[in-house]
Amino acid sequence: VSPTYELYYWPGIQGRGEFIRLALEEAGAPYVDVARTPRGMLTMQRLLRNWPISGIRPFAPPFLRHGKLLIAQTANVLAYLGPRLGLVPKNEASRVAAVQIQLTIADFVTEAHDVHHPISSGLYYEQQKAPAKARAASFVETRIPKFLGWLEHELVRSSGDYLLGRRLTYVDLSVFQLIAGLSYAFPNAMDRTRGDFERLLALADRVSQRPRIAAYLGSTRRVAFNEDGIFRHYPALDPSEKTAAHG
Ligand SMILES: N[C@@H](CCC(=O)N[C@@H](CS)C(=O)NCC(=O)O)C(=O)O
Repeated sequence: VSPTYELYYWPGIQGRGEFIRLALEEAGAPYVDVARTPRGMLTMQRLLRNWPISGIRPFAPPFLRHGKLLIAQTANVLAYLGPRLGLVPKNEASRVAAVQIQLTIADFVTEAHDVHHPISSGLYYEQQKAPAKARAASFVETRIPKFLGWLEHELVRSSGDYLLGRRLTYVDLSVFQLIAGLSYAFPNAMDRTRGDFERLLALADRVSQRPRIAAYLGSTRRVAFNEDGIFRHYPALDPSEKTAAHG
């Protein structure tokens, strides 16, 4: 029997940890969200500073500990978990395709974060509101359509209802999370482009109704979206009318 998975991530937000939580939840895998347990934050901070076992110290959460292995980088963690949780086909072509999609989602997530932190991650949003507004306009106008358009196109080309064919994989769970996050942060912008991403939105909907995911979303294990996370709702960044990306 494999040991329990230990997930390490900031306890107050969905953030990048959520892509991993969703995979563990869908699989019904035994896991501990360590930083959300008593004294768990201390353990995580200590491990980030000085990992006591051999291996590469993580640069940043999320990371996973499984037996003797310590694995960081969201897409890398999912590539490790995928085959173990039955969330990716066994063949190599599917596995590398899943990694490719997940890394592209990671790029998109970084851009979604940079909307509210366009100048520096080391400053508060309140210290970079004007550039954030310009960044938000261009994110909504050009980046959401480009990234979601690419995913929609790959979904249309798929031989089944999921990105990699007839079975759900971890990238489909991540698509759900992307759509949920964008809909929370940019409800007006998402409403305006709904028609362009019909298949993707339908996929996100199907994922949300899977029994284990639905149970998870209704539980206290699911942290609510908030303005400390990656997908933040600031009304100033999501005007009801389309604005010019520059000017
Ligand atoms: N590419 C990494 C990014 C990890 C990352 O940026 N983690 C954030 C939290 S979501 C963090 O704690 N960053 C600290 C820092 O950048 O200084 C991944 O996908 O896991």
